[in-house]
Amino acid sequence: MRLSRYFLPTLKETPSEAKIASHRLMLRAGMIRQGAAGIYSWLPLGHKVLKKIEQIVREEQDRAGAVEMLMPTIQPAELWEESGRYDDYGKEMLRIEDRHERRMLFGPTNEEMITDIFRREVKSYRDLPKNLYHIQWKFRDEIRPRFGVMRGREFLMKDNYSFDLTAEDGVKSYNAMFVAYLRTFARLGLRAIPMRADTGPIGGDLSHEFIILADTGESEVFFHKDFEQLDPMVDVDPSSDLQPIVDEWTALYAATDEIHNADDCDVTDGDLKTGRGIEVGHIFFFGDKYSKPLNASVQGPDGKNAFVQMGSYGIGVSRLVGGIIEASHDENGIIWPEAVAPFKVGLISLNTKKEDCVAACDKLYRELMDAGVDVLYDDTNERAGGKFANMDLIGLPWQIALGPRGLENGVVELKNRATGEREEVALDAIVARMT
Ligand code: P5A
Repeated sequence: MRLSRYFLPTLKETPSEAKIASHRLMLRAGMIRQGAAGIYSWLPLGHKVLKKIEQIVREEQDRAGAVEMLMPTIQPAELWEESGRYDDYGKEMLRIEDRHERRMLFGPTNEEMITDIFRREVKSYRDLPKNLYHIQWKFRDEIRPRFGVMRGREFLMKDNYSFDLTAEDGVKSYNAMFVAYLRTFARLGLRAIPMRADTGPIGGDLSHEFIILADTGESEVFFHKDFEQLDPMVDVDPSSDLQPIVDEWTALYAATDEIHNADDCDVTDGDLKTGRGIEVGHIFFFGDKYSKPLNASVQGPDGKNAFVQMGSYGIGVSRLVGGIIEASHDENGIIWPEAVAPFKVGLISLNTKKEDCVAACDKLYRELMDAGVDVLYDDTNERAGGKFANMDLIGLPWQIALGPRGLENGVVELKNRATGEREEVALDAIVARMT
């Protein structure tokens, strides 16, 4: 992509409304713009990162045997009356009336809707287990939308719903998601700790929040120091018995301040760490909390009908964009982990007045593109200093700079954004180096 054609409205000044690094950097790097409180447009650079995160989340869901679908954002009020949550949800739910005076709402979550779909189609235990997911926008009319996409009103969530005949099988589905979440966050370059947590308006009594550590996190968290030793990239067959892995991760103490109680916590002071964290995922097993009121039952092998046992599992896809930046930035800007970087390489043309230099940069750009390298080519007439600063701000993993002096010597300067290391690489070797 040529920067001259792209839409990247970066800001030099720090926007005063942004209180935390990720919000400031997302605005400055031209990733988002606010439409209304807690509602954002995703500009091209932000959109690219959002899609990359979404894809990693999707791959791990698919690997774990979940099946993708798509439910609408708008839901009828009646379903929520059936579950009893229409009133419970209070002002956080955005209620809408259509032209026929039908009561609708912008979905804050989809337990009711998926249970309705399920009850119409599935009648026998033979069709179980099922685990269905979608990646869809949600609306929660938060009292205090803040920190940019971290606590938005409109936000993108991956949510899935598992259906099993027995509670025992339900826990197996829960475990599969637990392990999928460990892998998902590890692939995103994050260290997420599963913590025992409050279940809030979703309900149930088995639940874990996946929390990444960051000073600007909204919750205070307490966890055993040995979490740092565990490897989250568990490479197992998702259909095997995952209980030992879950046991290993849940044997260590970790809890949010909502449920942490110093008296119950048996971790010695030296082993207990405390910090602030960002909740990037939350999983629940709630048995028949929704299937019972919505009458979603299946016939068991004994011929008797039983309410289906359900769980739900959420990942804050748009929140993760901010979360990753909180975990990975410096005073100059964002440092994208390669897995979610909007482009792998930024190519900087140092002198756009010299024809041979422009020709060499254009050629290198084409070669990188042909080799399948995702590259953002700064072909604009900005000063070199401004170009370097901009590249640092948007945080692409690699920067390649080519100017008249390099061209004379047949070299480019390659910079690693994360380490800051610079080296000269032969012009005819740089494409291979980037693939
Ligand atoms: C699980 C999936 C649920 O809604 N129902 C379907 C369950 N859980 S949750 O914890 O309430 O939300 C899941 C994840 O969504 C993110 N999230 C938010 N992100 C940005 N802005 C918000 N206002 C917001 N609220 C929730 C979090 O990452 C949360 O873990």
